[in-house]
Amino acid sequence: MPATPNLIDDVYDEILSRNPGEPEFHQAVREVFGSLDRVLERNPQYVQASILERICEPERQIIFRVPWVDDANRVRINRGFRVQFNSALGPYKGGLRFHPTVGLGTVKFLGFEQVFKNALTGLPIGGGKGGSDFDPKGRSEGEIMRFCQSFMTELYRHIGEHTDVPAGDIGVGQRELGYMFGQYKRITNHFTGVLTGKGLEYGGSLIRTEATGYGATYFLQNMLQAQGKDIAGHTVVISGSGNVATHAAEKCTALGGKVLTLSDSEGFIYDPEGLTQEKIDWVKELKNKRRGRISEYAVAFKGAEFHAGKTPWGVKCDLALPCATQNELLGPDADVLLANGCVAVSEGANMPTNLDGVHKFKAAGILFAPGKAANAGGVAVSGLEMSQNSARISWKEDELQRLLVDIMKGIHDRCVEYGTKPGGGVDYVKGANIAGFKKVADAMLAYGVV
Ligand code: NDP
Ligand code: 2IT
Repeated sequence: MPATPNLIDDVYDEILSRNPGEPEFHQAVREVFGSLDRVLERNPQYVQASILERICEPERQIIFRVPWVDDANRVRINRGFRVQFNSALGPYKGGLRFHPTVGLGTVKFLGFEQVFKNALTGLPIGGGKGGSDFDPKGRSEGEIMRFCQSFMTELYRHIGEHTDVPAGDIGVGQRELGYMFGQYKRITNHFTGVLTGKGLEYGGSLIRTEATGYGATYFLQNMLQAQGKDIAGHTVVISGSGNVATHAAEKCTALGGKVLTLSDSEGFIYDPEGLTQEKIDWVKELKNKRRGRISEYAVAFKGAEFHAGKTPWGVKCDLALPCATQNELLGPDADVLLANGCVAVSEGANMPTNLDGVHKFKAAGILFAPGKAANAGGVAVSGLEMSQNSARISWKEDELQRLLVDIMKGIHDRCVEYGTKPGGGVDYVKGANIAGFKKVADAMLAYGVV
């Protein structure tokens, strides 16, 4: 048996050569592998059973054509994906992303992260991810509906309440899920919990919409409280202005934080007065109903500024929540945040900080919560939506709120258990990776070679 450090390097090299041209997938694997040397040393059974090699190979990868007709009667073609990564803990579970940058490598990185994230929730859900390179921006309602229907006309045969349960992600919210659920139901004649994040009228769960942003804020609060600090009275910089960002802003504001920024792919807004619930509601309406751009905020609210083509990391803050997309916070951004006195970062997005940035935050010893722990609240409430759908009941809001708080606390505590450093302090990246990996690896061992 080769020495463990060599094994990790060898497996990583093998992954690079087996999965060429997928840098985001390589990055996600490298981040997890960076935490596993001692685990493999102490658990030779994982090495014996080639768990590392197996866990990086998706169980199934589906790629399909999505034809649809635009408003000018032109036939358009997009590519659809569903990567069913790991079902050791339960049915594949994870969102669908509609964005022009989506390719197999993106979906694989997201699916890989999802496997460990879902394990951390403590719920019986495996990991998967899907999506399309379809760009919803500027598309009419009719075009969105026809695209979603065509996408589901192929996807339906690969998913099911006991097999694979997709949900939303970038570019896929309640509107798109409604069109997809309607098409699934029509084709199969089954009303089941095959998608989560549904509308409340047809099987959705209360607080699913809010859960990711709220959860990332609870995680931030848990980390701060473990050091005797709090969100109240502190300045917060948030990127993104979609589902995760607006609900993180809402919860931070409710807990007494002063949220200074939001952003989209065109730039960021800086509001020195801080966001209020009224302003956040305005942003939600801008994004969900009017499908507008965040630059309009600076026109609507006096004193606010729009900075075109820039990310918000240069704004001085105590706390930061990257909530837009992968690799949006780079090494130099981390340097600026640290120089400005930022003490904690909680990742609402998936892998928003690149490896250089993560390294800088860890080296500086600030509180840093990786996405697979911090943004797990969304998929956790999705898991609760599946339970409610199976039982054909709907739980009350206060019960779901309590469960979300409990689940985020549980994830925090698991990170502390596996990530506490010998000299004190917690490496949340290591804690999340080890806790998630061990749970999936032990289930895989129990199944034998499958
Ligand atoms: P939305 O589609 O609601 O919002 C996405 C936001 O991110 C928009 O403001 C968008 O701006 C911005 N954005 C997207 N791509 C880029 C880019 N390449 N550069 C700069 N800004 C960009 O998505 P969500 O809020 O649902 O998702 C945000 C992040 O959170 C993603 O990483 C997602 O994977 C993750 N996540 C989401 C969960 C959920 O429950 N929804 C659960 C867990 C994680 P623009 O409009 O200009 O594109
Ligand atoms: O990245 C994620 O965790 C999500 N997009 C949510 C997945 C889900 O199944 O709710």
